[in-house]
Amino acid sequence: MTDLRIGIVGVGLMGADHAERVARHTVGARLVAVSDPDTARAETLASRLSSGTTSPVQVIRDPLALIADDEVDAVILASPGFAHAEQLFACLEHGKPVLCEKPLTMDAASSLQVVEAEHKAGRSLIQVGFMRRFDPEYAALKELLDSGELGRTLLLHNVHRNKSAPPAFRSEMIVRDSMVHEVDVARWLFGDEITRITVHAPKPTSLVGDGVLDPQLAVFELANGAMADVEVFVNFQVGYEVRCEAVAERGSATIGLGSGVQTRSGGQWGGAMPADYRIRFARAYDLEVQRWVDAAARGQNDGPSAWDGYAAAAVCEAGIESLTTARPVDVDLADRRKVLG
Ligand code: ISE
Repeated sequence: MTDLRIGIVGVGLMGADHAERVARHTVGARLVAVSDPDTARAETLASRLSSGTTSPVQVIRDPLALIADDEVDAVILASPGFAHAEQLFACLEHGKPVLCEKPLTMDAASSLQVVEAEHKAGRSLIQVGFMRRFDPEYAALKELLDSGELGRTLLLHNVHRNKSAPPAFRSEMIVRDSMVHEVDVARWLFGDEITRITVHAPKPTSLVGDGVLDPQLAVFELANGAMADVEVFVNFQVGYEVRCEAVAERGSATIGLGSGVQTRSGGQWGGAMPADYRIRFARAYDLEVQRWVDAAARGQNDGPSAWDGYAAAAVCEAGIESLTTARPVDVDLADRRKVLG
């Protein structure tokens, strides 16, 4: 078997992390090209990852040229969300498997166009970067809930805190780029669609200012009557913390209580908190990329689909509407699902 030749579009924080992963330890894959508007950044990364190897990593300035390149078999999109739609259409046009970082696109309408274009192309080529599905703790929670051991799952309580976010991280981005993970987690754990979302904006932290609504508190209602809540707080100051408690008929299960060694000393207990998601979810990202590569090599795709990306985009769009009114906003995907047959 020859290696799957991967091109990465966007080598900021997440793209550079994936580049390192593909170049250094993904089995059956080879990093062949990177693209970034900041050419110097792309060149520095490419030359670092080329050194000591026999296959240099090319820098291709134009992302659409990278996608079209015959030397590239599959693409990772780690560009900003606003660039995704055009780049996804290009991947579909060239028949290339693509792992697209969330959000799939910036709104429900363009996400649905992507789903329809993939449907027309007749092949499932798009996987969305909902990496939590690959995290061993989330996977174990899903397995436990699916086993029925605790009875039917009724509720999820989620906490999602980042140490800090860049000043440009506006209120809508907290929904579209951060809360979107809990949207996917709720749909995935319950195996059902979210039909209504309400987003509240409590007293905002004084450490950000400029009208940014942080933290946010949301409630998702699912078609089967179950509910999930989530606190998203992206300027928590302390570290990165993601927790999920599932409440079922005969018990509850919690994940994300602390990574690494927990100590008790000097009247205190606790342990280290990861600084960001690349550390907390390192294993999830490794498994996500490895599974994507393995499936793509078989001509398949078994991760979160374009439909999952569209459903999350539709819920987030409703969430952003709710954020300004604190009123529940309905989400209706049923008719669209029928269109796709
Ligand atoms: C970031 O883009 C991610 O995907 C992280 O998982 C999330 O925790 C963070 O809030 C987002 O900004």
